[in-house]
Amino acid sequence: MSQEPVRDPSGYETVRSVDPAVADALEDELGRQRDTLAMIASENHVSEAVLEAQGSELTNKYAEGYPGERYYAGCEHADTVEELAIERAKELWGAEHVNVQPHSGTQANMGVYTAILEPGDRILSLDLNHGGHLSHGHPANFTGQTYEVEQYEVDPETGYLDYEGLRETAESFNPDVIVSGFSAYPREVEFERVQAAAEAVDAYHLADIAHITGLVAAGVHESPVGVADFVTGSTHKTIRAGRGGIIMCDEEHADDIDAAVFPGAQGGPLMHNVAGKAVGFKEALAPAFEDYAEQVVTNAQVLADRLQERGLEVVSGGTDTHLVLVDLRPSHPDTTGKEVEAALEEAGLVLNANTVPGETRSPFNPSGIRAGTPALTTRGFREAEMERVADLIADVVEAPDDADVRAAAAETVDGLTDDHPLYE
Ligand code: DSN
Repeated sequence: MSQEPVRDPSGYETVRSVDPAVADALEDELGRQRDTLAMIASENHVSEAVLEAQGSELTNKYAEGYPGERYYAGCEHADTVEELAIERAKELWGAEHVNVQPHSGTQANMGVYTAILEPGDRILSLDLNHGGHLSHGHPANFTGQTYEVEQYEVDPETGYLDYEGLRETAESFNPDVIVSGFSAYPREVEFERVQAAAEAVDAYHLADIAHITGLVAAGVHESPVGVADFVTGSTHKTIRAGRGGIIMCDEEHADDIDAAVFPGAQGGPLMHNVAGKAVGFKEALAPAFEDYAEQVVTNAQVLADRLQERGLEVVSGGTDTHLVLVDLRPSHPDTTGKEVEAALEEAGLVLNANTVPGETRSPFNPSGIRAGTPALTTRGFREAEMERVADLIADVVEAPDDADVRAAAAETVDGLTDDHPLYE
């Protein structure tokens, strides 16, 4: 019988030596991120430190339970990492209790629903076409299949949330939870007004700040922490802490939330991702993060202003956040979001087609585009670069079928990416 070890312990092999096909794809993805402008509002570029933590040996460790109370041995370093992530999150957002184990923003929402709802209970949330999220009750999602769902909307005239309509719907629907916090809403959310509506009907209030975690942490967006009963978020968007989710609440709900996440909704936590969260949260506690978050919003405002100067309709007339939503119908009634998304991608600008309030097309080929500034701001883009980017978008929207326009835009993108290198 061979005495050879099953695996050569002398060294860890590289992805390239083990799996050239995956190595090629990874290299290509790095090249794609370097050479294009990431403008999907929910994306960002994490630091190399966060990448290292997420690629660490903690991926090998099972750590069901919580620090000091695990179901398996060997969790002392997992405990250290999770405790650091929790303490830093508490400092960033000022929460009494934090659970850093949700695998994603949707899993964080699932944790809260599991803690407070029974199947058949009622959720009141924003319509997906108006900026809501799948995990807030869409029929294709477990939420829409498990709970009874009613939706509120934005005011079709202003594009701002219709808080009065929300309150009236709450009074007639009598929900168990009202969900605020959105995926494609460009304006500051008035969490106190949602909370007042929730209190009026004796419902919980879940504020899902997945998109604006970084803006809230930096104080450039109102915070729902201490206002809403539960605050959920993802950790890879404006906060730049790598893939994952998070739940915050007051101490009174701590045990219910922890039990709902594990064992209620998840098994073993992804400890390598928790390590990424700890590192990203530390980075966000540095004063420079406030400058970053302020610049994210300034950049989005410059983008919105310039797109409007170029004749495009920006939903709500501008933005208070990291994203801009363009309704193509008034200026380009025959052009769809998907056509623009494809033409821009060819030019090296990567954003997404998006539904808009009062959508008249389908979610697969909607009437709008959504553009975000978190990743470009991480690359060092400021006002001047954002004006150029806005012009490129407007040029391509005006002539999505014109190869010369796309080629000219691609040349400008090359210059911008060369001037703002990524992961050198
Ligand atoms: N898919 C994300 C977004 O783009 O908003 C939310 O989960």
